[in-house]
Amino acid sequence: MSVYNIYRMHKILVTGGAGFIGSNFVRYIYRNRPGWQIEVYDKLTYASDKSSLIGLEDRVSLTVADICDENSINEAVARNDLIVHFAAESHNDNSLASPWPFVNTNLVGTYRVLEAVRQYHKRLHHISTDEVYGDLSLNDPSKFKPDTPYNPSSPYSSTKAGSDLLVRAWIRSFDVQATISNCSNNYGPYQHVEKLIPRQITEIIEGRKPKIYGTGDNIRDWIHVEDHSSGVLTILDKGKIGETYLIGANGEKSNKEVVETILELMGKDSKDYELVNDRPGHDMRYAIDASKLNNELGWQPKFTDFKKGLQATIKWYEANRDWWLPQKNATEAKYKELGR
Ligand code: NAD
Ligand code: TDX
Repeated sequence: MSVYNIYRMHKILVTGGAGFIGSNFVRYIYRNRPGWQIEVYDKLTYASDKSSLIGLEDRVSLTVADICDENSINEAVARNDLIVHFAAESHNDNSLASPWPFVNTNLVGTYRVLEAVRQYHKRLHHISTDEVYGDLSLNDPSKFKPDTPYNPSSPYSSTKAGSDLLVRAWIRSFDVQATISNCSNNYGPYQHVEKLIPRQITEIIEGRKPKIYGTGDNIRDWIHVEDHSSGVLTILDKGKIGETYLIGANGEKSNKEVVETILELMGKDSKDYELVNDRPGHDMRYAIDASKLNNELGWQPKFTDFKKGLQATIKWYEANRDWWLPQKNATEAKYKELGR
């Protein structure tokens, strides 16, 4: 058994490390754990970009492979001490159009990761989402807690819920040394233009109107991606094996409020958006109660000024057109087919 010790741990495997949150996490570890070697393990799907890892090459390597590939994932797990598992198909709209990649990567892929960490006795942290709990109504004052019953709505969230249950079963039945975190909606740099915030920023840059699904009253609980990374590192350092921690920063906002703020920050009329077709089964509201992580592990978010975080994110997309432009047309073509 490789015993986890923050002072001794030097080799970390980050699945999905060329995606949005994974690449931000790699950057965060690179800065905050100067002694660690980081191996990114990523299939490089449409959602990834290896240029998100530029400048880190001295301590970050990239293995291009699928988590569903038994031999490759076994070998990668065997040569590292610690595995943080971000790799997933992550976009709800895609999961409604084509569920199979979600079942395959999120369920079969997580099974492969679990079997590898079981075989080689490695510490695992599994990354998940608040969407496993389903949704809350707008007038319900409650928030998701670690013991809220699972009630996922979409193919995406149901496969993430299934992956969490696999991890829990492997902990209990096989003594796998794992923790789980369920985080709320992330925003920040390097997020694919299919997601709400980068889509609207880049639509405005391209001279078009933002598009809001349905009425725009749906609420998401926003957290800056760097706060997600610090939450995960806190769990690696101090979390109790077998436990689930919720990561959130009290950032509830309706989609309308988010889009209006983006328009305002970009010097446009805050009402200059379009209402488009709703997402089938669209979850109404998410809200995280992160008190377990706050009280038991002493974690607090730092990026709590949403407007400031959004302003910095807008600046990043304005300055990094080369990063997102290659994906933009294909993304909008997909949305056009859906009337969204
Ligand atoms: P993303 O789509 O930006 O990145 C996913 C990465 O995984 C990509 O680099 C992709 O190439 C890789 N990948 C996909 N299938 C793979 C496979 N079979 N083998 C190897 N690599 C594969 O996603 P994200 O938004 O960065 O989300 C990362 C994780 O965080 C996911 O597990 C997601 O469920 C979870 N999460 C996301 C959010 C959010 O707001 N985006 C919130 C909570 C939790
Ligand atoms: O153009 C849009 N207009 C719009 O109104 C898009 C792309 C989205 N929306 C709405 C749908 C949601 O209510 O905005 C909200 C956020 O949508 P997404 O960015 O697609 O995120 P969401 O479906 O909430 O899921 C995200 O957070 C939880 C991530 O994609 C998941 O991976 C994570 O688990």
